[in-house]
Amino acid sequence: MLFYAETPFKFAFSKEKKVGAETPLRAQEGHNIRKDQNKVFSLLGVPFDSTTTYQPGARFGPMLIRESSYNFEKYNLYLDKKLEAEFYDLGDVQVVPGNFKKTCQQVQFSIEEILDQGCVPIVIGGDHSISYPVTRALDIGEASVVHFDAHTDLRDDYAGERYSHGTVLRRISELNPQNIIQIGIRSSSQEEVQFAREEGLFQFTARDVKNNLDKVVDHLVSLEGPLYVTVDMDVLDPCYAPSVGTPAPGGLNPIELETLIFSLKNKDFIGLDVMEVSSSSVGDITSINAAKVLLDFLFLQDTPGITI
Ligand SMILES: [Mn+2]
Repeated sequence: MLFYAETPFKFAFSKEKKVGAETPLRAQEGHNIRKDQNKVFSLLGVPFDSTTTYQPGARFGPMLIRESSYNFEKYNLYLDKKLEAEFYDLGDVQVVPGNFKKTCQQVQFSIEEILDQGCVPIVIGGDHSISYPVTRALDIGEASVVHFDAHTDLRDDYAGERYSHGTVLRRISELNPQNIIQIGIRSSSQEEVQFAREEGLFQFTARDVKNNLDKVVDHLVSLEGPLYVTVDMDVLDPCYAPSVGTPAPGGLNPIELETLIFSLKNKDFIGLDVMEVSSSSVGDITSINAAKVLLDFLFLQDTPGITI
């Protein structure tokens, strides 16, 4: 058992039914959830921030995002619908502070356990390095990766380390997803830009979002097949998300991010993560925005996972 069962409280609106090896939610259907079924989501926290390079504290992200989630309604006014997605907050993965390799293994095993239950993983970090073991557990080669971030995270190494919150998309790219779409970008090394061009990644800068939101929405709407979505909360401007590992001025506002998430309606999601929240107090705006991202995603999920 790789989960901390003693997590004191769960994400708002989480179902209470326990998910255990003896009581699979999906009768051993493995990774293949039928397309005509509503998906069941399992939420995991990963309180790990040992690869953070600037502002530490993402280990508190899972706790404070959960706390912030109780600030929200179970009804979405814009979508005119109640939250009907079935999801279970399983608590936090046991991490090994200072040891990415062991933590990576723990996360990957935990995600595989969730997939064996026929559930779709939702992960709240934790620093962004944790997206790598999540995607490694999934059939990411069949999927497109939608990456919201201020940074490209495409370095081959950071200070000699291959596994870092600054290299995570490079490592994911090596798992050969169908394509990678980066949105909100405004900070990168020249080498990362070169790599993105050579590899044919789709990049929409923060200015692209500001100047032509419809173009980015159209691109997301046009995506077909399975999707994995990874959200670094520093995609928002630091005035909306100051408590992140590496804040970068000139970012998106919450309405732009909401519009982009809503444009992913009816997609076949195989996983979602929300990373880099380093909030350290109740009511912090960063954890509130992160909880909203998760809820907006869940509000889209009460229809069968069929791409129309
Ligand atoms: Mn970032």
